[in-house]
Amino acid sequence: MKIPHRRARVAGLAAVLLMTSVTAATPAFADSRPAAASVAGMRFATFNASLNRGTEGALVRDLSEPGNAQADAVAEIIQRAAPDVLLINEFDYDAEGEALRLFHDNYLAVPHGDAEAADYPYRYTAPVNTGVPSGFDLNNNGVVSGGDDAWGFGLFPGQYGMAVYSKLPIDEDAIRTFQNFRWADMPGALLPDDPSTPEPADWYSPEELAEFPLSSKSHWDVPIRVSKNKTVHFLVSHPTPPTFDGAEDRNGTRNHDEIRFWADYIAGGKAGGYIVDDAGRTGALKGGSLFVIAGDQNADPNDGDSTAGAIDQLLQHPKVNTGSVPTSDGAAEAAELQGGVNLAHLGDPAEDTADFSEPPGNLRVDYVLPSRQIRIIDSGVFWPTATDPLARLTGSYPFPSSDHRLVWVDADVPGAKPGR
Ligand SMILES: [Ca+2]
Ligand SMILES: [Ca+2]
Ligand SMILES: [Ca+2]
Ligand SMILES: [Ca+2]
Repeated sequence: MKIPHRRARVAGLAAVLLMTSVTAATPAFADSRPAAASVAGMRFATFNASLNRGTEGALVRDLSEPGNAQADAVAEIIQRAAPDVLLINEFDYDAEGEALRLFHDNYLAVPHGDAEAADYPYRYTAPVNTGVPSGFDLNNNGVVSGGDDAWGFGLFPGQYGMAVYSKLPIDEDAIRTFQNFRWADMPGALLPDDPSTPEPADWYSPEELAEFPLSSKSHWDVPIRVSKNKTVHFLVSHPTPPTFDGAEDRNGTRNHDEIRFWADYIAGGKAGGYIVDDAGRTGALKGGSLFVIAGDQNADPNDGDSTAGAIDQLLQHPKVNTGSVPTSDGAAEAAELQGGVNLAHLGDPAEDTADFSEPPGNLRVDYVLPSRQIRIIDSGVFWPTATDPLARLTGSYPFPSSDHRLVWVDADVPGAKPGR
């Protein structure tokens, strides 16, 4: 498959390579180093890479030396897509930031065939709610235990976390995280109702709601420096799948409100006035700010099980540029080859970003959504057709890399320094 080639734009690569340490033993990791990067068209990408494992520490072990086949396939996809700024969903978090570093040093920084090594001197990860035991019976099955009773579904704290890799500096002092923002503090929240009782919105008890975080993983505002005085806010998250629940639709309603969080955040002013970050600072994104929303939103605008209108909160948001939808020939071909429910979908199969067995079939769930001031130069989904040699990287179940595909957008960022 053809991905438009863009020439390297980070100057001083050798100097950058000498500086590889991340601060250890703090909950979050962000490398900030001066760099002579200059930017015209920037490539932003999101990739649910399935770099999650069944037990705590397993990802670090897999990444601690080169040669893990799945991590190699994921890294080669990233190298071929060559984003400047990348969100990875489903990347197990560890408190030392080891997986973040090891995936870079042992996989991204190592060439795969004719796919060139990639250097991401700036990286960020932080704790997530997945796998963190709540101490409550959140799925109301009579016992407190297991992934369903964690604050986000997961078998250990950090499973299905997130990672940001950037070729451009991250303004780490200005990062905001919203891991702990309480769902009940969102005005008009769709708090789920147990339909078997007369009381409204009572699936979760008052004691549970007093602690219940909105975010199933976390929501991060990661400002990327695109020139001396200009930043783009990379707004990343991974809302829960709307499935694996019952008539109360506790996951569908949470998915809807996790997506709504960014809609309110970018709206600013009154709409986002309720927002409080993990450092206790209130308020939404400042008006006029540039942003790119990225992530597996677990919601398709037409098909699947998400709550009505969930992703339209972003796709029809006046501040979001949705003038161009990333597509691939591989997705169109997969829908045809797999048939079944895919043929009954309302959405254009070329826009699908995930290869799901049915239900629900293949869906558009992964998004890169720039703000209105940012022109979209080009976009695509890394989903090669079956006869393309690169189909070995995406494949079919069991997938060599992930059931999701990398989605990229080339963005003309105003105020970014030209010179690429
Ligand atoms: Ca339970
Ligand atoms: Ca009820
Ligand atoms: Ca549901
Ligand atoms: Ca579809």
